[in-house]
Amino acid sequence: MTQRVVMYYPERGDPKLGQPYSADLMPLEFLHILSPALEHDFEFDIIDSMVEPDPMGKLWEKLEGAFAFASTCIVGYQVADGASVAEQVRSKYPDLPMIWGGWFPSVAPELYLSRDLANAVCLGQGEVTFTEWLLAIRNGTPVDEVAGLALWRDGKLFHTPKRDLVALDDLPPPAFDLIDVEKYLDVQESQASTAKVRYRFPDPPGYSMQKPYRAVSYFSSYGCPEPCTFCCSPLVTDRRWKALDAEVLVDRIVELKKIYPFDVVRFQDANFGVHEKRVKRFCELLIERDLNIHWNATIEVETIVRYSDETLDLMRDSGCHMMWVGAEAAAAETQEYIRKGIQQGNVDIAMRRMWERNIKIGLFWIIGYPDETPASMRETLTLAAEMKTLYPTCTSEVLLYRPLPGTVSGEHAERNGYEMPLSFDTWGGMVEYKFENKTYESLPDDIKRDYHRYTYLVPWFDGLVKGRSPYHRFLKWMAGYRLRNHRYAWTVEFKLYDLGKRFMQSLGLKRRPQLAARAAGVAVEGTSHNVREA
Ligand code: B12
Ligand code: SF4
Repeated sequence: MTQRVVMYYPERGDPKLGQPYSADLMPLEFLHILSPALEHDFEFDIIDSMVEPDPMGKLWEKLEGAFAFASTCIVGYQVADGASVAEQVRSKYPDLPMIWGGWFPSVAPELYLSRDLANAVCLGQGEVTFTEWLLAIRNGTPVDEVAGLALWRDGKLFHTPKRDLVALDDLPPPAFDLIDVEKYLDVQESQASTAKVRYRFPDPPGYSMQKPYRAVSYFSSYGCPEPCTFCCSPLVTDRRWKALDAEVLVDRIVELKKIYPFDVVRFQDANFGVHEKRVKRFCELLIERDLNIHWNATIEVETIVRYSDETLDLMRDSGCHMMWVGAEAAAAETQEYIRKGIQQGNVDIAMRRMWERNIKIGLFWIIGYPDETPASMRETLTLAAEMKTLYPTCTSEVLLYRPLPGTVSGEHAERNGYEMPLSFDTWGGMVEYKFENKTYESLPDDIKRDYHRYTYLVPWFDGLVKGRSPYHRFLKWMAGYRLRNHRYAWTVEFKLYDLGKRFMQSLGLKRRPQLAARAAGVAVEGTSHNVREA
């Protein structure tokens, strides 16, 4: 008899905040892990809360007679939603085998196992581990012999043997036919056409709010060879990196496009650009096969600096319209601390090389690393603003450091008195560094102020705040002036605007931003302060 596994994909953002996430994020984790298991006669029901109108209703319906339950999450709201759903599942089906995997459970398996929300947690890469776990349960063989798992034995965490990374070329392609891709494309289209505030990321050439594109996400490599101390990847993947061969990748993209015509593919790899030869061949093949798509992916600053002009030209010619780059810190001593290895001046060089080819960069920075000096944080804010104003159609987003279990800098934070949260809800609320957490040194007040003003001014500078009045135009200009000159004090002109807006709201002449955003179905990625609604 075929056994059916129910897979729940938790909410990516808190629905109460009215921040639907952009629907080019497909439940890739599930599409990858279930693919090899299909060969063993298992069946799967994927319930993705982003596209299901009634995810809980569907969950209860599908759980009747199910063989197992599986879920995944990354730090942020998914943790809270996933755990709350798993608690309900556990109380209704106490004997149902439950497995968790993904980036958060991989670094905090004991949270799930000690509370009986999981019978097993898959650590890192999941395709083979998941299939073997399912087979072990079906065949009644010991789960303890399945490599790559965390289990709970005698009230303690128990690790089965470590699993070697499996080459992606040896795995079957993701099972896109198990989701209704059109549902995702519909959400994208409805969000793009009704949103007053558009996606904050630049559209590929030829697309706009009026002409939204259809995007799918894809995964072409697992892991990352870099040693960054704040990131969980070195811990989870042992700095190993396995990628699909360029020929296989392009063949798969061609096949996917035949089934679901799309305009843009977004690669969700941790570090797409590691291997220049692969990227070059990928671009050549895209051009040869005349696919006529746009693509975006992740890459490192030093990689861009190292790539030849020929490769970068090929990226442009093959439809690359944007790359995601973690610059993380401006100061040399902080770069040394995080071990990212970005040389002074190279962020600008990388930005310029891409800018000249009309490839946008989505740049990310972090401030607030353990023991980071205020001078270093200020340097980051300054360079972030410089990049934003020099390359205005690129993004330059500053995030606040958040300690993750098992990482080098997470342990440093713990030595400084930070306590890793023990509740799923606290992890779920962690889209931002917790200023109020007294056990961890807070950012200095002036840095907090400048950080908040930076994140407030950027959407003005980008023209994301709607309104055409001369005062709006003046504020847009002022935002540019302030960002260019790092003048964050006495933002009287913006205060006056906010006061006026609140006054109008009190008269009922303007909707509150949150409600307006929700009504408009705004798609927000990352944190809510990225977009502003006037
Ligand atoms: C796309 C992405 C996002 C998307 C949303 C992702 C989503 N879940 O909805 C956006 C852009 C919104 C996002 C935001 C953030 N992200 Co993010 N993101 C990614 C990214 C680039 C790809 C994830 C993905 O789709 N992978 C594709 C699948 C196929 O691979 P995978 O996840 O590795 O899955 C494999 C294994 O993990 C395992 N597995 C996964 N699930 C399961 C389940 C079971 C049952 C089993 C057995 C196995 C298993 O098997 C899979 C196949 O081998 C990852 C990096 C990466 N490459 O994974 C970071 C990553 C997941 N993000 C991360 C972070 C920190 C964030 C932010 C907190 C950043 C910030 N400061 O704002 C926010 C939080 C958002 C929130 N929750 O509120 C961290 C996760 C940290 C952690 N330990 O949880 C990562 C790992 C990046 C990093 N190296 O730091 N992110
Ligand atoms: S390059 Fe990115 S994914 Fe790789 S270890 Fe550093 S932060 Fe993590």
